[in-house]
Amino acid sequence: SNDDSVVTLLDYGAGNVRSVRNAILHLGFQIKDVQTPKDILNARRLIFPGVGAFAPAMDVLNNTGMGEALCSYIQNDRPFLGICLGLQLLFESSDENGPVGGLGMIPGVVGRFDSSHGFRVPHIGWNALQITKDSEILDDIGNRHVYFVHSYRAMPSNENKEWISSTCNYGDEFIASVRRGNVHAVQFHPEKSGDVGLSVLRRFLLPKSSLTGKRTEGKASKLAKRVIACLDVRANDEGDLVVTKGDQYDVREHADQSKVRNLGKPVELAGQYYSDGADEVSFLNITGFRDFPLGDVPMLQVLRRASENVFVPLTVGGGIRDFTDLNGRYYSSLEVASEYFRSGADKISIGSDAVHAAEEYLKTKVKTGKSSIEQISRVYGNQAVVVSIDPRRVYLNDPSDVEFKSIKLTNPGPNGEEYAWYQCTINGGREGRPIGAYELAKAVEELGAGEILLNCIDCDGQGKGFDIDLVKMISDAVSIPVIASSGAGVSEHFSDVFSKTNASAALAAGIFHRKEVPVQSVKEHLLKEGIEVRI
Ligand code: 1PR
Repeated sequence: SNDDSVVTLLDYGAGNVRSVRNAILHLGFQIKDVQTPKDILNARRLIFPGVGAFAPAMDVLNNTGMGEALCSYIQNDRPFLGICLGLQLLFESSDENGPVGGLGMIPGVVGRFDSSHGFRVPHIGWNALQITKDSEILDDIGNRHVYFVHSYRAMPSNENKEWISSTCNYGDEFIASVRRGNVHAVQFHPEKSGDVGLSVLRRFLLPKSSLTGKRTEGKASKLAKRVIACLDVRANDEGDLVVTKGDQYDVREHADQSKVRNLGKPVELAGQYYSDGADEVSFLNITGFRDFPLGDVPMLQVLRRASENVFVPLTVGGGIRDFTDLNGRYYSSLEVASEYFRSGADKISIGSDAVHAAEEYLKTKVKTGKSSIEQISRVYGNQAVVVSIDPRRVYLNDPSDVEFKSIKLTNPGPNGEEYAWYQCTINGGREGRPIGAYELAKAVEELGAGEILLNCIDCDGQGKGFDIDLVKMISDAVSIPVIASSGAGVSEHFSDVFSKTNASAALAAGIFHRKEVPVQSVKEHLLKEGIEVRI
């Protein structure tokens, strides 16, 4: 095609590129998918959103002849945009399950972030960039933040410096983008970086002659603390999917014949929180534990529609587990997750099934590779697997009363108890299990979870602040990012949790739904307190 509105997309089927598709369509362009190496050579503009792991991606490129076509396309200085793994594959090799050879266009080795200096891996979240040369597509970014999610990175060297257009700091200085002529690649995700990211994509897609504006300076920032809006979704008694919100997980009105509380429509609210500046949006299908999520077509539709207009990361949880339906057909948790990814999720979140997996793992000390966490992280990467923990406080007078890790409480319990352990629950808090939040967090990290969403049933919906003792205990116990959740009532609760614990993000539901505290106010407050945020 010689139509300027068509962009060619190299999707080798290894993961979720729906977000990239949605962003391209949103900008008014059409997508032509690469079927054969020839489609690469004939592209007018090519986007390569690398997903999954380095080695399988290289296998596909080598076995299909697409790698060779890519190299020649790039050598001929044809318009190219690589995203994330699409940047890393341009280098000589990667240590990810390697060393594994890459396309070898750029000198250097892709290595893993070093988590030994307190920098959590994966690197997830928003950073501003150090712009080092005219990069054309980044020219109007300035100091604004873009979204990263990766465990491996390439580093600047004398041999590759002519390629580098921006860098970023996360423990080490790493390459955030490269550019040579018409060839661009970015380590961050423009399709998930809000307006800033859409403008990067637009600048790549538009004819050069139409680009205006001159390069603005940008200075690398620390990783920003994230503010996440969460939508607990379920069918109400009329069968419509609604955003609901519980008090300590009880979502029914106390008056009004105990109806399921209805706080709005999921797609609308997600869109609103995106435009309000939420750094991520999460959907929790809170009855997923008993209904089969793939049978829940409306939920998948909610996701599809929300992801068409929300250009920050979307997480979806609820019901991710192995399942046999009424006709005896078996679905693996990986199939369930894959359907969520195909429908627009960037990450999936596992609650109940993670508790079972962790209990099993702690009992046998064997990683079978069969748990949902292991299966999904192997295919989609650790960064795509969130474990949601629903713990409840169990007060103790003496910490040696239990085999689980307990802590000395800042505020004693109702009968003056000085200690508590945090018991994990499943099925939306309905069943307590013989495992603590601490033990669970460490086990799921080992099994391959990339992030922890840490709720607290006692604090949920109370508006009295996050459980700082709990968040501190868990965020100090693991080296993956921890999202603090449950209890936000005012902006100060966010600065509190960020200044007193090592949480990477804070999530809230009720205050946003009831419009008590808008997302912007939380951000402005954090900024005023000197905490790095994306504005
Ligand atoms: O177990 O894999 O099917 O996943 C079910 C998911 O649904 C879990 O992530 C679990 O946390 C969630 N869930 C189940 N039941 C409820 C309920 O409320 N009855 N919601 C529920 C959990 C917790 C947070 C909430 C924060 C912030 N909601 O997501 O949004 O506590 O609230 P606040 O800011 O208003 O205090 P599976």
